[in-house]
Amino acid sequence: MCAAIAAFATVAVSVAGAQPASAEDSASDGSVQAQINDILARTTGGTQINENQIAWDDGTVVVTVTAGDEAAGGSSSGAVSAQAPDCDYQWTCLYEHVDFNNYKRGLTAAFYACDFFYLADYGLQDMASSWHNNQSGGAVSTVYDWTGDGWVVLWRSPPGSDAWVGSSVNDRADGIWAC
Ligand SMILES: [Ca+2]
Repeated sequence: MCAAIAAFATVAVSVAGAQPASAEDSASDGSVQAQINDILARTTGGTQINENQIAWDDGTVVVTVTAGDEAAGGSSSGAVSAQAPDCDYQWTCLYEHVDFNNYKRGLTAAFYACDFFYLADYGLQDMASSWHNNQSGGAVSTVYDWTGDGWVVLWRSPPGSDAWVGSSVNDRADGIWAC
């Protein structure tokens, strides 16, 4: 528990320090808070910890809400800006969109504890499109779909990342064994 709380604190600080401009944009853009309110209304036990993040379970699950960055997707050069995988060390992450949430918009769910998580509990059911497993020790995350009467493995995430899970499993994930 102590380790989990320490990691939680580290995440909050690193995010606040790494993306001050994004946080400011979020503060002036009501859509981020609207999405946070929506997730909080659909889930239980979460606490908003800053302008664009919600934490659960003593900070071992963190969802980040980003509403988009026109500069990232609408540059005059026309270049598409893929985001780099950015899951913190020892965490495993699922992203709502391809390229680790291209254009800096969408939800990111980060998991620290070695446990099974129902994605509906964190507002990310049937949404995952890319992932980054930055855990240590070779821990593999396994992502599942609930079929109505059982769990089916959609994919396994070894240490590393995948910018696109593929059309056959996209937007189907309902659960994750983090390690
Ligand atoms: Ca599903």
